[in-house]
Amino acid sequence: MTTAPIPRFPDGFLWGVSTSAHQIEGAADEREPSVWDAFTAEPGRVKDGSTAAVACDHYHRHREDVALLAGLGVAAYRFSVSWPRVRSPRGLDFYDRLVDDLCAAGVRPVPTLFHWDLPLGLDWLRRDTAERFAEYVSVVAGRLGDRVRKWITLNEPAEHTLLGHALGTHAPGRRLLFDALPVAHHQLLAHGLAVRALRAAGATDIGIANSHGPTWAASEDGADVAAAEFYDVLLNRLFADPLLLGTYPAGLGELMPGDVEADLSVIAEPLDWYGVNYYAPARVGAPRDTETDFSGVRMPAELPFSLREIEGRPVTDFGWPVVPEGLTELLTAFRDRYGDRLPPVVVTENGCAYDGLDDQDRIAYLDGHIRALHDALTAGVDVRGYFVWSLLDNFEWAEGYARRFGLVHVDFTTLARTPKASYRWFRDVLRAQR
Ligand code: IFM
Repeated sequence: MTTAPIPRFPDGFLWGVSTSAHQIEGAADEREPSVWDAFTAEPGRVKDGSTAAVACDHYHRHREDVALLAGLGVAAYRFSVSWPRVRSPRGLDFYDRLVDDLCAAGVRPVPTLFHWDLPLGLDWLRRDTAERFAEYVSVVAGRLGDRVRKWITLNEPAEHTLLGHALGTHAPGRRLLFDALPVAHHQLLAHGLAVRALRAAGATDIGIANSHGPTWAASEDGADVAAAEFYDVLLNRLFADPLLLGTYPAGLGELMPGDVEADLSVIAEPLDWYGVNYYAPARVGAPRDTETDFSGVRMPAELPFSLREIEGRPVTDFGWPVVPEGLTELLTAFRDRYGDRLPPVVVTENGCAYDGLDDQDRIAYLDGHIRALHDALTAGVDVRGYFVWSLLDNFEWAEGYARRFGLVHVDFTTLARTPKASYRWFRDVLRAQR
């Protein structure tokens, strides 16, 4: 595929790729168990019946993966630190080696401290999980903080709350619907406590990775507009307002546990930057009285909204619509909503599930989204970085190994890595930006 060159991004713009521990590391017997190990052991939870016990075996092959990063020419690598691994005696040694190898390869390590693999036995419905998290963060920062400059506290607390605790399609598999709200609050509190712990350890470049997307009303009908506004509150404002404004959207603070005002002052610790994971917008309508299956997730009929297809767009293998301009819309809307309370933005995830080594669809997706990101820059949004999800095909949670997001193909029988056409394309994009 030939397209016009990608426009030039500012000097110092941070280009990278992302992964997460549970999705790539494997070596499950060399760490403590997580809620995801328990969940995947339950029949029927993961579509192909697979587990992440081996995954990409990155734990034993990380040198090969660091070489792939160096060959790609990214400036930064976003990975996650597995809390269950850090609880095992030699767990931190692994991240020590990984960070050393990244630094030696000239790739900046950007660890995420929680990407859904909660140690088994801990529970986000409990407030003290936030305190345990801050203790763990202090331990990690004490060990890696001499080489790691840029930190991410949490990945997508919205999905972990919604899928894991409200709908039950992710670990720990609870279907609490709105009774899951304390899980959101305790993760936000954990984030705020982690920011304080990181700062106490000398860190100065701290962000969070939140998933966001524009929410479009299915029609101009008042019921559809109200449902879309409600969904916007749940997906976007429930997580961004407390962090950036120090308040919950109207009506939600009352539903949260504990001394919410005091907690909000912790949650709203100023951030150095704000990470946005963007995949697609949502088209939202008034509730329907049947359950619907939306991109593999069953949406219960009792929810006050329903998700609809976005017609006339190509879709990825996951069924997600490809809407690059949604990224521009999202970022400009965030700038307009939060004004100077919004710190510089980094796109911490963007990518798509497609099969095949000659993955022209992925190239088209990334090309469109990088241009859309440039449009946001041109419109005045202070964007400082862009990370592709993901370096490797990996364990895609409840979808198992059936959804391939990698720039690098992984054969899950031999564990051989093979760069795809998109890897070479992204390498060339990065070369042209130098
Ligand atoms: O694989 C996930 C990742 O763990 C979190 N963000 C979305 C990705 C694709 O579903």
